[in-house]
Amino acid sequence: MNRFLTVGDIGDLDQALREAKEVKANPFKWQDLGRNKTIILVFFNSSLRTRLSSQKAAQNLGMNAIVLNIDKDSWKLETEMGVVMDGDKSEHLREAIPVIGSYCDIIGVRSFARFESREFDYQETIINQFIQYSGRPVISLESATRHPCQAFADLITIDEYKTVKRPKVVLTWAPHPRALPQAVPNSFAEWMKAADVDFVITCPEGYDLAPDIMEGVHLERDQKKAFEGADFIYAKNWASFEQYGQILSKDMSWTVDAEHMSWTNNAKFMHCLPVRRNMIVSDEVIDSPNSIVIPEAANRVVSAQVVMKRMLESLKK
Ligand code: AN0
Ligand code: CP
Repeated sequence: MNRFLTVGDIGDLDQALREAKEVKANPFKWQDLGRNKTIILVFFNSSLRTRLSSQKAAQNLGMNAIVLNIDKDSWKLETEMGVVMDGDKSEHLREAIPVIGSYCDIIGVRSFARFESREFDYQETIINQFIQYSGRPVISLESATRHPCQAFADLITIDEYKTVKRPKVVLTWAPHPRALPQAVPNSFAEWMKAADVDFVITCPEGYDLAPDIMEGVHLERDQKKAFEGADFIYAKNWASFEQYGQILSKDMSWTVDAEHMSWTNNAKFMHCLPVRRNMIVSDEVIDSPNSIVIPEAANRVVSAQVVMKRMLESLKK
C-alpha cells in the first residue's frame, strides 16, 4: 500500500475488518516491523484525535513518529505554483515536501478544504503534491475532500456494535456555526456504500454532497422518515457543495435530540468529534448509553495502525 486517501486504497473491506480485529487484539505483535522506521505527521490544521492516534499507532508498530505543525513550527509554506514569493511565505511546498520525504519512510498529511475554490479542493491539490514529490507512501489525515482514517474507524465501530447482519446506517446533517469541510461525510458515505449496510443520507435542500458521492445513495429529505428503523445515527455538519463552502441553514430542528432518537430502532449515536454540544447533538443524547463516540474515537488507533502496518509491509517487499 503506498497511499491511503479513498476507500479504494484499502481493498477488500472484510479483509480490512479482519486485520483490524487482529491489530486490536494484539497491538504490539508487529513491534519489529517499524524498527528504525520513521513517520512524519504534517499538520496544516488543528487536531486532537488524529495527531494522538497516529502517534500511538506508530508506537505500537515500533516506529518513530515526528509531528510537524506547519505555520507554528516550520516556515509558512507557499502552495501555489509559479508565484513571485514576495509575501509572508518563506518556503515553497515544492522544496519542503521532498525534504520532509528525505527524513522519513511514511508521511501523513492533514490539509483541510480551504473553500476558496471548489476545483482546488476537489482536485486534492495539496495531498497530490505530497504523493507526487515526497517519494514516500502518503496517508491522508484529512485532506480537502476525504478523511479515510476516520471512515475506516467508523466502519470498525459499526461492525463491533451492530446487532443485525445488515444494519440501517443514517448520515444526518446537523447545524453548526461555522462552515465545515465535506471530507468526513464524503468518506463516511464512500465507505458505507462499499460496506454491507442499508445506508441513508438526510440533509436539507442545498446540502447534497458531490454527485459522485451521492450516486446510488438513498437520499431522504425528511429527517424523521430517514431516522425510522435506524440502527446507527451518524451526525455531522458540512457546508454546501452546490453553493460551495456556504452556510445555507442553521436550522436547530435538525439537532439530534432525544425525540429524534426515539424515531429510531434504539440506534447508537456516532460522531467523529470534535462536536458542538446542543448544536449537533443534545447533551442528553451524547451522554446516553447509546452514544458510542468514545469507542469510535478509540478505534482511530486501530484504523491508523492497520494502514501503517500495510505500508510498512509494502516497504519490506
Ligand atoms: C473538522 C471537519 O469538520 O472536517 C474536523 C473533523 C474531524 N471539524 C472542525 O473543524 C470542527
Ligand atoms: N475526528 C478527528 O479527526 O478529530 P481531530 O480533528 O481532533 O483529529
